[in-house]
Amino acid sequence: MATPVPTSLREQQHPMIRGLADRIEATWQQYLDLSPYSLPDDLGYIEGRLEGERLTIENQCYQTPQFRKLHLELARVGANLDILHCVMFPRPEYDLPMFGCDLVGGRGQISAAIIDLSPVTGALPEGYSEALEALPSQSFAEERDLPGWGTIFSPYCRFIRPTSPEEEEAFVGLIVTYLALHCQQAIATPATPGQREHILAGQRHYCEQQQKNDKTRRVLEKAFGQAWADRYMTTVLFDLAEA
Ligand code: 18B
Repeated sequence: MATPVPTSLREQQHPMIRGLADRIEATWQQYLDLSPYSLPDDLGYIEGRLEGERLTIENQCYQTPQFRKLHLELARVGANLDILHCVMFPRPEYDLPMFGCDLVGGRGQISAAIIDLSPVTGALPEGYSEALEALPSQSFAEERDLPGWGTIFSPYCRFIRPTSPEEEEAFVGLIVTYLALHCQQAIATPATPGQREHILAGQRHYCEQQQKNDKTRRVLEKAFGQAWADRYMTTVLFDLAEA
């Protein structure tokens, strides 16, 4: 693989984050044909400190025939904020939704766990909605409300604060179910090069909405400053394929 990633950060993180990171990688390897993907200017491993808080980021990226970029990011702020961020960017020749998930927590407690398969060209393809409808319904004690910019998310988006190790495990299971479904659908979906511009416009809208997440921006600005945070959000977290 492209850049060997130090596993030190992962080993220190909240067990839900560690467990999910391992399962995302295993699922990618199970279904997809992974090749290396290089980040701009070696943004693989980053450390920053501005206002006293140290931010450490470890990025792991791949590409596949269907995906321009698979991005798994682990981050730690100081001693008490752990983050897992994962987005899969389809190539614009494939009319596939965006897989996105985020776990945010600290001091032994995950405060935000979110998973979605977000459509970019209208509704989710039928193969997705049928499989998601057929899932056994799962309830969690603390459902959270989506922010105003969250209009990009599908009806199947789940956003919770897990209240026990059992709920943490159940939510990781749900994320892996969404991920396995996505991988299976993606490798069975034919390319539609005629829709390229339409798909790109949809992905652009998805990224623009995600870039409005002030909570993410604030964490990055505190450690690296405004200009760096903006560049990171637009070139690493939510970048666009070249038109
Ligand atoms: N995000 N998250 O990825 N974010 O990246 N995240 C937070 O308990 C980071 C995604 C999402 O209520 C919080 O409130 C940092 C993807 C939503 O206003 C913090 C990075 C999705 C919320 C961070 C990162 C996504 C949220 C507050 C880069 C969805 C709630 C935690 C490593 C697919 C927003 C809390 C709200 C929250 C930080 C969603 C601190 C730095 C892919 C909806």
